[in-house]
Amino acid sequence: MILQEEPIDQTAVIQALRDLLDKDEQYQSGRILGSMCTYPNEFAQRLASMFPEKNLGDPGLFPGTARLEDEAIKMMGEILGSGSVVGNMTTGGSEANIIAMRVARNLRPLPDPEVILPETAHASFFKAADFMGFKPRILEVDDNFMIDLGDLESTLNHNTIAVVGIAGTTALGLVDPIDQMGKIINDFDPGIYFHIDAAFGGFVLPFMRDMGHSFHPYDFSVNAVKSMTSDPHKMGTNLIPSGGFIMRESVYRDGLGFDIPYLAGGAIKHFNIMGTRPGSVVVAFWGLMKHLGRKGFREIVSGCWENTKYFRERIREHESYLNVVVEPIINVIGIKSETRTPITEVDRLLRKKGWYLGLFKNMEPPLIRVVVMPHITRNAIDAFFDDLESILKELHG
Ligand code: 0PR
Repeated sequence: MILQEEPIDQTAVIQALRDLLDKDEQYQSGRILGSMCTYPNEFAQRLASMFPEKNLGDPGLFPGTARLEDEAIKMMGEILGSGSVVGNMTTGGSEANIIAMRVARNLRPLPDPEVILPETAHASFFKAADFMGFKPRILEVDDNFMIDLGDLESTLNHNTIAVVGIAGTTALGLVDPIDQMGKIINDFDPGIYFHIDAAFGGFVLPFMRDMGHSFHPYDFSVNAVKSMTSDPHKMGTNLIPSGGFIMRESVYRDGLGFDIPYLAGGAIKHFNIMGTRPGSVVVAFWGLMKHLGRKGFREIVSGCWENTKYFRERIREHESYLNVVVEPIINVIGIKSETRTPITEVDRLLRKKGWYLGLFKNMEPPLIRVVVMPHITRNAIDAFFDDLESILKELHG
């Protein structure tokens, strides 16, 4: 039995937890190279623990928290090209993407709905297809991981309810040609729902643009774009769980929300999949955004970008064995094998030495992914390359 009869004092429980959690990897070790999450900002942690009871499932009881949620969404909208937005904080990018697909389906209830997705789209869209029964129509990507706009044109049809574009792909951090996709969609039918998944890029691309980098327009500045996903618990450095579903205000229609008439705080409409959901992390995120300002986020991104360039340069030292899959445009680096040794083997040996990267073995080419998050320091990168060098020696002599 795991639960005993008698209480155990708190100090002993904490000690037991420390022992058990000792098995977990720590972001602070710098060895988690393949995660899109990081050690949450400490001010945000403090704020979340100050307001633990807030429940946005019943916002009528917590109108102050509900207002902060609204403002957090609007601040994210401003970063993404429009303050005239509505939406909800979510448990992450998956929930935000699923909500987007539900909105698209309800705006255009067709008997045989189809959603057009780049093949680089995140798994959450396939979950949505499974839940809602729409047919995913996949756009293949070329050697540069770009979709063919002609394919988009020929795939659009009268069953299309939505098209998805990605601003910061999961494996390589790339940006789809969202402005050109928007034009093609508008020419075919401006009523088609165009959703942009910027779960990762939403807190990177805007600040890299401030730093002078240029990208395809990827946000609400493209008028065909109806909604976006952008996640505070990734590069926003907020606590898990926090994602964002952000929709252009003009897309909102009565009847899109799900009626919950009996709540203690009064009848409201739900957009989220969750009922009861944490307000603490929303309060924390509002506070974190105000505290950091645009400048604070830019500094986070700028630090990650410096380390990304350093990491990329160090790969050059091993060019005869490994190379980048494409030149990184944000802090995501895909690495492929240049020899007959499969990259999965390099990954296996790295894991044995305690380095955790993302492994995309079904991609062409198969790759390992590094996400240069704020917890990855120069020292950690140097230690990684020391170990990589010995692994490559072991493999190639
Ligand atoms: N959209 C994109 C483009 C994503 O990359 C992700 C997650 C999502 C949506 C879904 O976000 P949630 O996981 O918040 O629902 N991408 C990360 C990845 O696949 C998720 C992750 C995070 C994986 C931390 C591992 C990890 O340690 O890498």
